[in-house]
Amino acid sequence: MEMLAELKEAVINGKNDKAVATTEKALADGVAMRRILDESLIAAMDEVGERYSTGKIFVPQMLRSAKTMHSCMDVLKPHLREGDFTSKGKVVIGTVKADLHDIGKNLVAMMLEGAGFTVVDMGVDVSPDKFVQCVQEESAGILGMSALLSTTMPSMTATLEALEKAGIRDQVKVLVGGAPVTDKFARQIKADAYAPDAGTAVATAKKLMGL
Ligand code: B1M
Repeated sequence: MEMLAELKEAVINGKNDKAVATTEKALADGVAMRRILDESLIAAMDEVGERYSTGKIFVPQMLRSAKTMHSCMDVLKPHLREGDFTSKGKVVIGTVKADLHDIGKNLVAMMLEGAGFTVVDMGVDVSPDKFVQCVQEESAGILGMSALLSTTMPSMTATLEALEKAGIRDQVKVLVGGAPVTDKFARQIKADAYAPDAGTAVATAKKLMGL
C-alpha cells in the first residue's frame, strides 16, 4: 500500500510532521495497526540501523529517525490493543556505575524499541546490584550495558559477577557496548555479545533472542 511505503520513507528520512500525519491518516483509513508497525515503522528502523552500521548515515540522521518513530508510536499508543504488538523480548539497559554518558545508550535503547523490543532504561550510573535487581524484577531476556570511560569498564565485569552470585547468569543474555569496549573485552569478561553501534546492537539482540 502506497501510504505505508510513504510512512516508511518519512521515518527513514526523519520527516516528523509528514510521518505523524501519515500515521494519523492510516489509522483514520482503518489500516491495521500491525501493518503500520511491521511494514512502515519497524521496517523503517531496520533500514535505518542497516544504513548506520554500513556508514551510509550518521548519528544525527539516526537520531532524527528514532525521534520520528517515537512520535508515530505516540499516535498509535492510545489505539494499541493486546495482540497488535508482539514484543521481541525485554531488554534492561543502562550505563554502568560512575559513568554519566548516555547519548549512545539512549540511541541503542531507541533503536531497540523501534525494532519491537520492550526496553527498560535504567539511565546512567547503574550499580551491579541495581542491574541484577532490575533483571530479576523484569524477567529480562537481555541485559545491555554501556560504558564510555575506560575507568568504568570494570563495572561490566562486576555486574557479570553479581549476576553469577545471584544465580541468574544463565537466565539472561548480556550485551555490551560503548566506545572503549571491544569484542575482545566482551569475550574476556564472558559477556554473550558485543555491538559496536546501535544498528548492530539491534541485529545482535535479535540473534541473542533467536530471532
Ligand atoms: Co566524556 N569522555 N567525559 N562527556 N565524552 C569521552 C567518552 C572521551 C573519549 C573524551 C576524550 O577524552 N577524548 C573521554 C573518555 C576517555 C576514556 O576513558 N577512554 C571522556 C571523559 C574523560 C570524560 C570526563 C571524565 C571528563 C572530565 O570530567 N574530566 C567526564 C566523565 C563524566 C562521567 O561519566 N562520570 C565526561 C563527561 C562528559 C559530558 C557530561 C560532558 C558529556 C556526556 C553527555 C551525555 O552523554 N549526556 C561527554 C561527552 C559528550 C563525550 C564525547 C565527546 C561524546 C560521547 C558521545 O555521546 N558520543 C566523548 C568523546 C567521543 O566519543 N568522541 C567523551 C556519541 C555517541 C552516539 O556514541 O556513546 O560511542 P557512543 O555510542 C555508540 C557506540 O559506542 C555504541 O552505539 C552508540 C551508537 O552507535 N554503544 C553501544 C554505546 N553503548 C552501547 C551499548 C550497547 C551496544 C552498543 O549494548 C548495550
